Order: sequence, then C-alpha cells, then structure tokens
Amino acid sequence: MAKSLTYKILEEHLVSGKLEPGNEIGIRIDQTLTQDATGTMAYLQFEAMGMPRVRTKLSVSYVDHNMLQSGFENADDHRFLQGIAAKYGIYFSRPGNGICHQVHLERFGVPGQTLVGSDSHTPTGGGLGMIAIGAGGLDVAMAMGGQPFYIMAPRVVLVHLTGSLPPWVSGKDVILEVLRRQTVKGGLGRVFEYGGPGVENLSVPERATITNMGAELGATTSIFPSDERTREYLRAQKREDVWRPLAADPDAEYDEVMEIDLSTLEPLVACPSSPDAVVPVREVAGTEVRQICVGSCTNSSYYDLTLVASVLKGKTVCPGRSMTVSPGSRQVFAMIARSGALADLIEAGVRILEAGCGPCIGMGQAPPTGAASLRTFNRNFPGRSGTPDDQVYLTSPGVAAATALRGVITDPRELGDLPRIELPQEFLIDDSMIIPPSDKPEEVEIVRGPNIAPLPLAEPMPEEIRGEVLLKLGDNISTDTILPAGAKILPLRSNIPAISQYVFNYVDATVPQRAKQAGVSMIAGGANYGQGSSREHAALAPMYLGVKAVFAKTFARMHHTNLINFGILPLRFVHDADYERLNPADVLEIANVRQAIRDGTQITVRNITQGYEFTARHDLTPRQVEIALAGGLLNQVRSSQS
Ligand code: MIC
Ligand code: SF4
Repeated sequence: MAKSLTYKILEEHLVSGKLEPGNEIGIRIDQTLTQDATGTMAYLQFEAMGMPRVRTKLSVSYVDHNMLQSGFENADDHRFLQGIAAKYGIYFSRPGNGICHQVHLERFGVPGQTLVGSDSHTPTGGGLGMIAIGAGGLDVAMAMGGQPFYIMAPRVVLVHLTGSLPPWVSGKDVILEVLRRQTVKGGLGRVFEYGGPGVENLSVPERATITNMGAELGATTSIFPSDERTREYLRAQKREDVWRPLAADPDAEYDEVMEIDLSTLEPLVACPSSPDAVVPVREVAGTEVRQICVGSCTNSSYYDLTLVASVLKGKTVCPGRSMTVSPGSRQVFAMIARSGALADLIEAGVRILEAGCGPCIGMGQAPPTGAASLRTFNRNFPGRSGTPDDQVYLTSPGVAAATALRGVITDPRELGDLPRIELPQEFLIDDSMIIPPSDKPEEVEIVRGPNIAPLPLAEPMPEEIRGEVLLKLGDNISTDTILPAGAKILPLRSNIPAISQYVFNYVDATVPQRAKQAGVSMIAGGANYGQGSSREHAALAPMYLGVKAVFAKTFARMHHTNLINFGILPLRFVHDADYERLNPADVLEIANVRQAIRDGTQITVRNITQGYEFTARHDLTPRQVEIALAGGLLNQVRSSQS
C-alpha cells in the first residue's frame, strides 16, 4: 500500500503494536535531546533506572532555558547536567551554544531518524525529515535507556503546498495559517505532513519554523520530505553525508488533506492570548506596542536575524519601545557578528541578549503592565511573558522589524521591497562548545547543588479515591497556567517540594495550601487540558501535593501521558453537562478504582457534596493501566528491577 512519509519512518522504527490510527505503538528511538529546565529531572530519573550508559545512537543535553543566574540554583544545575552527560554517554551543549532545537537542526538532525526530546518544540527536527516528538522527561529517560517510545499511531494530515511565498510572507505565516484553520486543539492525535510542489520553495529553516510551531496545534509532530533543499542545508552545515532523500509514495493516501497556496498568504499575527487567535496583520495595524522581541526556537535563524538587521540598518528603534534580539545559536550569533548584521542591530538600539530561550520563557524582559508586546515566538499564553495582564502578539521577524521602526503594529509590505538576503553556502562550523562524553566514566564526579532534591515517588493507586475538587477551570488550560515558568519559578525545576508551592500560582495562589490540607484532591478542566509544554512538573508537582485525578473534557497528548507517568488518573467527562454541574470544592469519590480501570473505560464517580453520580471515561491503554496502578512509571520500572 502506498504510504505517507510519516508511516514509512514509523514502520522502519516499529517495535510493538499495529500501525493503524488509534492503536498504541512502540517505536525505536535513534536520538534524544533534553534541555536544562526539564533535563535535571529526566537525568535524575535516568540515574534511578541504574543504567551505566545511554543506549541511543545519539543523546544531547542542552543548556538554554535557565540562563539567568540570579542565585546559585541554575549554575548548580548546569554543573550537574555536565557531569551526568560526561558519565552516561551524552553530548553536552554548553550554556551560550544556543537553543536546543536550533542547534540540533544545525549540528545533529538526520533525515529519516527518530528523535524524542523533553521539550514540546522537538518537532523542529521535522524540518529535516525526522520523526521528532516532544515528551515528558521520564519518557525521554526511558528512550535513553533503550526502551521503546509509545504513542498512539497518528492520523496523518497532508498539508498540500502549492505556489511560492510572496515578498514579506514567511514560514511563520504558513504555520499561523494552519493554526488559524485548525486551532490549538486541531492537532490532537495527528501528524501534519507537508507535501506538494510548494515544498521546494521553502528553505530548511523556514520548514523548521513550521514544524516547530506545529506544537501549538497539539499535534504529535509535523514533518517535511527530505529533498535537494535539505541536502543543500546539510551541505552548508558540512553534514551532507547524513542526507538521504525521503518522500511519501506518490499515490499515498492521507486521513485528511489541507490545501495551502503559498502565493495567496499574507503577513499574519496571533493576537493575545492564544497562538490560534490569528488575523491578517493589516487588521490590527496601528495597535501601539511597547516591546518587540525577536528570537526563540521558532524564528532565530541566520536569515531571520539578518532580515531584521537589514530593515533596521541606519535607523533607530522607535522611541519608548524596547527591542531585544536573542540569536538561536552561537553559529547564528557568530555569523551575524561577522557579516555586520549584529552591528546594524546594535546601532539601531536593539538590546542584544545571549543565545538562548530568554524572554520566550519569561527569563527576563517581562513587558510593562497593560502594554502590548510583539514577539516572533510561538506561545502567548496568558502571563507567560512574566507580566500577569500581558498582551502578546506573535508574528514573523519581518513584521517585528517593521513594528520596531514605527512603534505600532505594521504590515511590512508598507516598507517597500523585501531586502535581498542570500542563504549562506557554508555556515560557520565550530562545535567546540559541544563536549563529547567522557571515555573514563568511572572517574566522572557528579556535583549536586543543594537545589537538587531527591525524586518524589507516588504511592500505588489506592482502592478508592475520595477528594475535593481544588479548582474548576475552562478550556485550553496550558501547562504555563498549571505550573508557570519564568525567572522566579524555573530555577526550582530540580526541587519538586519547592516548585510545588507555585502550582496554579496565577489562578489561585491558595491551591498548594488547600491541597495539602485536603490530603487527597482533584482538578477539573475543560477541553484540551494541559496544552503547551512537555513539562512533567505540571504533573509531578500536583502529584506531590496529593492530586490523584484530573477531570477534563479532553486532554493534550503530552500532559495526558505525564499525568499517568506520575500516578495521576486523567478522566474525561462523557457528557458536557457533568462538567457544567460540577462545583469547585465538591468532594468526589471513585470506589474500587483499581478494579474499575482494569475492567473497562467507564468509571462511576459519586459527587458526595451534591449527591449524584456521573460517568467518566479513561483513555488509558492496557500498558498505561498497569503504570497507573503502580503509581507511575518509575515505580513500575523499579519494581520490575527488584
Ligand atoms: C516552553 O516553551 O514552554 C518550554 C519551556 O520550552 C517547555 C519546556 C519546559 O517547560 O521546560 C516546552 O515547550 O516543553
Ligand atoms: Fe525555548 Fe521558547 Fe523554544 Fe520553549 S518555545 S524551547 S522556551 S525558545
């Protein structure tokens, strides 16, 4: 049967399960990546598994998120990560070398291979023709240990591209258009596979912008074919040897098809505060903006930054506006320094930040109260920037540059001709900031700062769950709401007792204390609960506080898995009316829960406070039922070892 590229690669890596949409499959993982904010936990978990060395073809540990060292915590974590990498066979990308996804694309990605990363934007690698999937740290730790990675075999959507992009319209606008049509819920259980004659008109960095922000659809991943453009890019990275041509069979059948004629697109913007609130830039043109930020793993390539520099050259950022640029990698940084683009940015009054995530994850540059901020990033969930009432707009670098000049949202087509920028024939190759693993692992000392707390484990699932509903939330609650990031909270990622004090901090700061008082508790949400990041802390910290079940209309993929991995039961409301009827602070009871989740998918829940029963549903596979009963994956792994 003629196959999609997605299914070809999955088939090559299939270890268990039937490769048909809706079945759980296990796949072999070639590469893993971690970043520091999720990596410390992932490596504590890997250590707990007792393996001497990783079993992947390649594993890389990046430091790019927790870069602001306002206390000892982050520096201690970086040192811990470096020791772990040396000892267990992992490459270590030092702080300053860049954002994991950008560096991985440049230096490590291989067409046709599988990559799992403890970061939701791991699908960036799909720009090179990889099956690259984001996951919680524990799943990445398992993959490092040579275990299969489990997903539901996806439905595949062909995004059929024709034509070529008009001037000032970019890869960012392609993914914003997909988000406009599909919304942040539209990708659940799906892979977006790009194809058609328009593909060859997109460079690898543009493709990577598209697959990167496919994460905002809630998709399992996104992928492009590996073609002559891929080869060109890899050649310019002096890695042509890893290239191989990859495409879907010509008559492949897809579950869905979406048509995009690139030549009809225009500059788009996602308005506050959701990546799918997309409108043409011209509709919001004239809106005053106080801050412009260029960078993040979505838009920080050499082309992106050079375009911004070309627009700003010889001019000054509009008075009263703050503009920052954070290069995606040291390669990009060094190249714009050599080309002179960096000088143009500095002379224009841009505030240059180091190569890393920076403002994208609230590591500094929180915008002023009540003011709009325009960013080339991928997420604008409420409060993510660090300012509670933030109004963040997401756009392409071209729109950002035009807006920086005028101080109001500006359609860059008003600036006239698009500056001509050639993609480099050769990138600057210098891997000296990537430290290979030690060949004498027994001599490596792992230094643990006082911020690195021992791993908490959940109890096995009890016979009965009876607890209070701590919060009732609406649709599309992101993990940034469940457990915020930012400069204050991120440094506590290796310390679950400490970070658990910030669970739902910006919704209701009394949650941690109420949870502790209640002993056992639950949370209720609407559709697409837990969208956004891969951070397993959004499950680990609630678990630590005694949360035993989360009820929602639907769950985002990674958070659903993370809840199960840490012994929290995700349950769906079968009828929306049951969601409506529930009140916060109601006490719910699930009797014989161990038996119930084994016997079937329907669970009877008693609302003790209001005196009625309703049916909820679990979507756990038989493998996941066993994990849930054990009180999480780590418990299960440990008991299988003893
Ligand atoms: C994000 O963009 O939200 C993050 C920070 O990169 C997260 C990972 C994390 O929370 O550490 C992600 O995307 O998975
Ligand atoms: Fe870093 Fe932002 Fe990308 Fe997350 S989305 S990896 S915080 S740059």
